[in-house]
Amino acid sequence: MTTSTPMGFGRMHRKEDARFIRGRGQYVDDVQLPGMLHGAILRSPHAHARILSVDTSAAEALPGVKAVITGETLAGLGLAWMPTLSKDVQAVLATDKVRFQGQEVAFVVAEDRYIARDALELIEVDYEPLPSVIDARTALAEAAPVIRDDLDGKKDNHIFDWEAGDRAHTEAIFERAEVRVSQDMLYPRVHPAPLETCGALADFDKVTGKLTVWCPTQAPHAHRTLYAMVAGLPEHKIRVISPDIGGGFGGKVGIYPGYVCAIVGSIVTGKPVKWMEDRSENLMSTAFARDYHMTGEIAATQDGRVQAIRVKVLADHGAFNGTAQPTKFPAGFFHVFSGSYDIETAHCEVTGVYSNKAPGGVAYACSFRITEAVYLVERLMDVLAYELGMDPAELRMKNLLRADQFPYTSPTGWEYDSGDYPRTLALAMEMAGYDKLRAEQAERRANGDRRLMGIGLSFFTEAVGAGPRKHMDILGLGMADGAELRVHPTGKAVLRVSCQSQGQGHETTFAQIVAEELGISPDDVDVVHGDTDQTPFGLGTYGSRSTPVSGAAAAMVTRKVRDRAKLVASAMLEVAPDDLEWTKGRWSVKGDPKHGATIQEIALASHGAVELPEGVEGHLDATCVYNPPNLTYPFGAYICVVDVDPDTGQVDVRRFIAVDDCGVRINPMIVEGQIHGGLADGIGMALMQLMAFDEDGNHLGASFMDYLLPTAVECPSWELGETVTPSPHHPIGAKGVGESATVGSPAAVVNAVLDALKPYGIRHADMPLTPSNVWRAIQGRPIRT
Ligand code: PCD
Repeated sequence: MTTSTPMGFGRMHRKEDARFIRGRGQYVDDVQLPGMLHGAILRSPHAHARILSVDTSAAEALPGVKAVITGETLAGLGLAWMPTLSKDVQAVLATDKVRFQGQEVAFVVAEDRYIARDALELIEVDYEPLPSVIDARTALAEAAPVIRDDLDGKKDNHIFDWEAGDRAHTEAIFERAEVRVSQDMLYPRVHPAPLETCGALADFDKVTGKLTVWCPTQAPHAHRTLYAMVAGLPEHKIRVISPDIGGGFGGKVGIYPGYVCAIVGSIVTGKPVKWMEDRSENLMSTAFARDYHMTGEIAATQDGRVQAIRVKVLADHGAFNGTAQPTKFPAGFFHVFSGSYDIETAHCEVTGVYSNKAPGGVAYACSFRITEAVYLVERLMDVLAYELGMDPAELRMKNLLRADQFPYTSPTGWEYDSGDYPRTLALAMEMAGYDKLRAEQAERRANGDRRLMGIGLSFFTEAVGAGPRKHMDILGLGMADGAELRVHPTGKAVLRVSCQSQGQGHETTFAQIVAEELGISPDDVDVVHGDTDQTPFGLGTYGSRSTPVSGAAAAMVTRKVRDRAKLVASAMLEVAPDDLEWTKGRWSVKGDPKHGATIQEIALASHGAVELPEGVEGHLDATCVYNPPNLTYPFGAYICVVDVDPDTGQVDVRRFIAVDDCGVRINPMIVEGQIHGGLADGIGMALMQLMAFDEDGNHLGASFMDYLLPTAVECPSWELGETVTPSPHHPIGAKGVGESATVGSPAAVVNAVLDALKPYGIRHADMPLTPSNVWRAIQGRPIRT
């Protein structure tokens, strides 16, 4: 492995690791300001209850307490409710009712964290408990309690109905199909669970009127604009700083009540106020993901040609509809559920409902509900293979889109930019030694081996890089990203971007993009991000959009600088610009390569060493705004091999082969790291993760003792492969990759476990496939031979 610094794309150690491995990163909780106070939140013990009274007097009397803020206080400021990213409203601090366990009720500001927490215990809230809705399938029942009676005239828990595809055509195909298979499945409620929890440090300067907020947000510019719109603060007087972030995974896109409370706390006390949530608060109250009850159906011919897919989804959105996705897409990009296959028609219906659970519905490591879509179609393909008695790899091969079908328009209207799917699946099968694995499995079954071997496949297509401005916005903010590049007189450069790394290594890969386009070393490029006062506007990092959108902006702005450099070089070399040609790092005279100037020489000249022609601005800098023409569509083929112990239900992931195609790879080492992380995520969701509640709405997974994260012990040594199909519309041919593995891997693991259980006649079981769930599925079922 080469780790020396390349001149552009290639393996290179992450620049940011120099500070991370020395413990010199700066996270929100590391920021200390003089006179800083500390906040803590009182949370609801009930899933649903009316608030009869809140008495804060004892808390206020505790020495060291500076302020106690309640829903009433906020109501007085018009801030008790805030808009969500899905055009609903969410309580900042509850006034009328609490609607999920862990909901924010009051905020204490005190001299230190301990006093703030102690004061919470002195606040007396009188609650009248109400019946709650915990299972989404009961949310629309006549007798269900109405959760959102704060909304004018609201008499039920219905949020939206949404559909996509061609219903009539799909019905017609289903009616005459030779084979129809239907399967209910749940994509359970899970949580992004980043290592760093959420928090904010707010500092309102009464003299200048400037508000500075340090907060681990994935979208600093969008937060600034929303604070301006909601609180009426002038936007140029707000600075959002997103310092180092310990993982985001979609959970740090939205604005949480604690952020608003920290801001109000600082305005009220005139001091900086820091609020950091603990692990339980993070798991109980910040955005969850998935929670989709799906009934999928697939229509095919007897010989395994898939003709149509349809699905009905009941989406549990929790107490407030705070799901984060582009405005026109209430179910995110779920309608890519026809997946990677050449299917004539498809139709889906999604109904969103309220429940007494935390709000959110974030795209946890997936571009807006694509994980649910991929899981659905990949599970359905296996269910179909099971019914037809066909090999799941053969069934997939038979139906995958062919290279000559790209650009391909899906039955629900998405234009996949590029792909060569059969090649990618063939490579994964070759790496896995697929035929040998099947032979081993057959032999072990024939020998009555106690340990059950399973082989699972999945093939995914993602749609990342939101998004073309004509189709996508969040609360009216279009999804184009700005970039600024400045080359200093000595040829060193500073790139400013709007996206914000949470661990993905942008300081390295974005420097590599500039380096590739300008022919200088990535070490000579600094990347500035995560500070709204220092960077151009853009919508942030999620949905694997940084490389597709901000990365494209970085390439385009560098090309602008290169064009300026050409004009300067033409003045230096006294030749017409058209007579110059570019080789990495240098403009030289066509046919006379020795006669030229390096980018460093040009940089110095552009700052004064040469007389520039009329109309040529000096200095080497440029800005640009990139509005992507389309999303990018990364894809991949995954194969998972498991052994299941039928006596304990324990699943051992023996091998995992992942072939990813994300177009051109900027830094293959970072890409592999991204894939490793996503695969581990997938094992977590498939085998161990569930946000569980009891029937009263008590949260049963509010610590890492109950909500399990996969560790090296559960993960095999990943076997990675790649194919490269560049994106035709992206300036450097790159597609996003950050979420690919999380999207593609759960289905491969689940398919592998169910393949192992096939001798018992088990066709489907819901995630998480914990030992007890697997064991239970087997009970009472004799092995069929
Ligand atoms: N790359 C390269 N090449 C290619 C692609 C890519 O190199 N072709 C690289 C880049 O540059 C970066 C990375 O890789 O660095 C990634 O990328 P992308 O795909 O573009 O993505 P972004 O945007 O940057 O990011 C985002 C993602 C997401 S979305 C998520 S979830 C996750 C991932 O990312 N998160 C995280 N990963 C990660 N990692 C870490 N470490 N941490 C974190 O937190 Mo969402 O929507 O939010 O749910």
